[in-house]
Amino acid sequence: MAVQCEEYYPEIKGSFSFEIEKVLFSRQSSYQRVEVVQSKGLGRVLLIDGLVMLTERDEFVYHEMIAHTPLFVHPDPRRVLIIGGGDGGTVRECLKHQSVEKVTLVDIDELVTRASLEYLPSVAGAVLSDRVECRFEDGVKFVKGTTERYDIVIIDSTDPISVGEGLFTHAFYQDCFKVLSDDGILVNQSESPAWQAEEVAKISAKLRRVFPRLYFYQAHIPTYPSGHWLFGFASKQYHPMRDFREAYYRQFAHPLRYYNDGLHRGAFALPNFVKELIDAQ
Ligand code: AG3
Repeated sequence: MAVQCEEYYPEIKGSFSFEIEKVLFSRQSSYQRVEVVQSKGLGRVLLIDGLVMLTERDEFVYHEMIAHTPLFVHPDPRRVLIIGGGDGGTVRECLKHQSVEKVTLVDIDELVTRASLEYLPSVAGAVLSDRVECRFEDGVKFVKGTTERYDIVIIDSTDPISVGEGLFTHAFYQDCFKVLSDDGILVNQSESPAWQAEEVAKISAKLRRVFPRLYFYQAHIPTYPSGHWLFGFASKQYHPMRDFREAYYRQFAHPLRYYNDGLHRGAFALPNFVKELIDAQ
């Protein structure tokens, strides 16, 4: 029988599995187990503690949506802070915007970036750009201590367990608010409304206590639990649809595979059960 890789979803007491050809990299860091496998149908897959972080087949959906949605709203994003995201996929998308002078990537685990550079260069290669500063330290401590200010903060975390947990707290969101400029935008990966409803409700309630404007938008990511994924868009000033930069979008030179202008607007239209989750206090 073919060798299978399996992610168990406790929420539904079931799992997602796929056939693999071989394990390319597998090491335990001080924080977590980092693995890259060659799958038969999804390209290479990055796993952390057995959870699918990205697959070559559909990583473009997540990375385009988490990066371009705020970057096409803020009128002049120059400084971007990414917390987590050591695989570099979010960095790659941010660098497609010429206004972005500097991306600061803060991931607690250097092993994620090393493994990605070696085995997922089309995802991670962008971290080598001279517009990128990589810092391998705790994002929670970084936002607490820094005096730098950012136009965009992107929280590209794992699930709210293990090292990811601190990136889902009220105190962390308060520090993120502090490091944002007066018209800054925070975007975070907000789990699956279908299968992690409680987490979604908690994220929303915590962000709402900190940010004057809070919206959520969704995307279809086939290899994440349920495939129905949510992102938070927490803003000091800008509205995700009213302030969408249509003219800039029309002259944007990079081809994108998921994100487009119609989808930007459509992604903020949410099913009723999701509205209920994010509005519940
Ligand atoms: N961030 C991971 C999203 C959570 C996936 N959860 C899961 N498979 N249970 C992805 C990092 C990509 N830059």
